[in-house]
Amino acid sequence: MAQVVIMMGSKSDEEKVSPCVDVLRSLGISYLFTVSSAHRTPERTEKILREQEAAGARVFICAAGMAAHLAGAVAARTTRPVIGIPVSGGLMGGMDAMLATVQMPPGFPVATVAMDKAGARNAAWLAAQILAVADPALDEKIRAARARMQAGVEEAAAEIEARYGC
Ligand code: RP5
Repeated sequence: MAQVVIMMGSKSDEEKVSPCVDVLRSLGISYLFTVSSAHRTPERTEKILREQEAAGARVFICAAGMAAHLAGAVAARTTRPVIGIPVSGGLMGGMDAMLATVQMPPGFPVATVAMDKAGARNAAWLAAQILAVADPALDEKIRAARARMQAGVEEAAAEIEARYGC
């Protein structure tokens, strides 16, 4: 059973979206990572959504570029949280996909993160935090990961201060 389903609109999105998988793996969260397009394969998108929802998927993450309707199309058909990752490459360098993903009508939100790899990572962290509301062990893993990030900043600060002097 996948707790998190990640769909991207094209295989060409893979490099920008796969960091999402790295974060989910690091936290031990089960996932399905696949390709489906809101426009080119609408029936496939609907089938994945229905099957995964019935199997127990809790959060959907959708990544798309250009017209970027995938997250909205999924949000229209589920009450599970939907996170959207805008992918760059369209006419406006990704701002087109950002606006298409974020501007949903009231009642059908898509929690939109930054575009490409940074957004892909945060989509996974946000999905993890949603799951952690009902999973104390996962919440502890997230806190431990944050502690490691904080230690990394302290180490970097010590290194920079030592190298440049004060
Ligand atoms: C979107 O169109 C995809 O998400 C991708 O970002 C973009 C281009 O897709 P390809 O033409 O590379 O398949 O639907």
